[in-house]
Amino acid sequence: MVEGCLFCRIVGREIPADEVFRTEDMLVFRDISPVAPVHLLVIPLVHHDSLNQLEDGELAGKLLLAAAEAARRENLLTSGYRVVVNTGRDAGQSVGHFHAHVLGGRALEWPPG
Ligand code: DGP
Repeated sequence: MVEGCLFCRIVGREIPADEVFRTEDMLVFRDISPVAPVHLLVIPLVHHDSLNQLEDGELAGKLLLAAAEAARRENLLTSGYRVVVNTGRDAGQSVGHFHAHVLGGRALEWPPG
């Protein structure tokens, strides 16, 4: 746990979140400011600042599979969904704890802004 990290505090249940599921490695919860009918965040329980610090390939794979599992639970497999990992300033990363957005429930535009 990193002092002052919002998502570490959500992992520790110091800050409430609408949890979808939790495993021994990660947590999936609903984004507080959804930009699509389904907007989930997949985070590792152990703090990593961003994708740049995520060196554990097994964990990275588990996070991606958790995104797919989250989409399955939200009935998005047929309609489709997007997994987004904003990394760094130009990508608009606003929380310094790795998170993958899972977006779906409407037709998503491409390219992103
Ligand atoms: P990003 O901009 O890629 O770093 O996305 C961070 C996301 O985190 C953003 O979509 C809003 C979400 N978020 C920020 N604070 C909270 C919070 O306290 N609870 C929840 N559930 N989501 C949060």
